[in-house]
Amino acid sequence: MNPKIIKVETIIVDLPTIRPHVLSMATMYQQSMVIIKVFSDDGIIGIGESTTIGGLSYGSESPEGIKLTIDQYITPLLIHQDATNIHAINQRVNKYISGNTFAKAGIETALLDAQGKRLNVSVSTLLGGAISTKLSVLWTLASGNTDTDIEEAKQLISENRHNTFKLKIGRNNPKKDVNHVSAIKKAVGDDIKITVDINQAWDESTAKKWIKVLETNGIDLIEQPINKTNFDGLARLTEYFSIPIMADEACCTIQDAYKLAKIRGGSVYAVKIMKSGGLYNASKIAGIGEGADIGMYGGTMLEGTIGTVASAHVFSTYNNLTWGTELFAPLLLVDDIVKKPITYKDCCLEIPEGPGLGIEIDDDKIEKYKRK
Ligand code: MUC
Ligand code: MG
Repeated sequence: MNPKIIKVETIIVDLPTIRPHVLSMATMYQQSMVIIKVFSDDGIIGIGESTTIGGLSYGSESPEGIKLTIDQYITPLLIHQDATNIHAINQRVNKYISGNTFAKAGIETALLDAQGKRLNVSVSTLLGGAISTKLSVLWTLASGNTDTDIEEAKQLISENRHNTFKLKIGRNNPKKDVNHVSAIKKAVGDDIKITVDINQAWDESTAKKWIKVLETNGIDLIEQPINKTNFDGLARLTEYFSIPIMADEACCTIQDAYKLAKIRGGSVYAVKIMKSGGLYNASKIAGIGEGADIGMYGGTMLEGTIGTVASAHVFSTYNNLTWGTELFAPLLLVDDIVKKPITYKDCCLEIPEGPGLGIEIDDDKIEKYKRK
């Protein structure tokens, strides 16, 4: 008899950031993560995480809403189900609950972690095997101040911790933002890659005007310059510029990936397990990309270590991860809730070894940071 799910626990954990993280739609002073434990009657506990950015300013699920969705709606669908059949559980959850991809991603992560522990294999092995044991990781400069960003970049370059930086713009007028990018690019030099995330802040004609300047200044990649619903606009910008245009907020689900691929709305996709609703869907998006010759970029919803490692496991199975990853968020937080933090070295993240996700939760830290 296969093990059955007997209980699901959810805890909201608030961890402060090491500095304010300034995005076009929110400034973050802390990250709020929903930590999930799925218990089965064979004694195995799987851990997962559902996390968003800036309350409801980035996605349509908030930390409080995710907890409620899981406690009230998803958990009753899981109790007494076969813990080893994740596809069947996903089908059942999707039949009764539409949307809510963030909540679903954390649940699927916990089920995969548990199944890996049960079979004594890693999550990436469950997904078919990791192609690499480490993944390149960029750092996002988002202090809100050009000089501070330059100082931060120079320090991280000197430590060989990162050699690619993503700049978050869209909060100020485009001229000021583009000057900020140009100043940083000039200060770090030609060997350092710079990508720019506008987080939907521009309309199409503004994008056309200012991407031209960014392209001339040697920027390597432009991320989601226009509204997420403007698929055709993304296709026009992709066609117009030689600098690659990446779909982030536009490319959430496998259906988005397919529709965008048909019109070539973006030449790169930022995949995030929270947007896609889990690791299996994140793999399917890479498959669509592979068929359409679209490169993948391993995105983050600024998850803590659990969500970051879950993402790393699936991205490690991609053979079209052309643009590396941005799985840096554990380094943005002042503390960790796992016993052994993951290793970042030589501009890469080392994927933890061991069954399941390969990490162990620290319940004392959970107790310290959990929302009271
Ligand atoms: C986003 O839109 O890409 C990723 C890195 C970061 O600083 O914010 C996220 C969100
Ligand atoms: Mg983005």
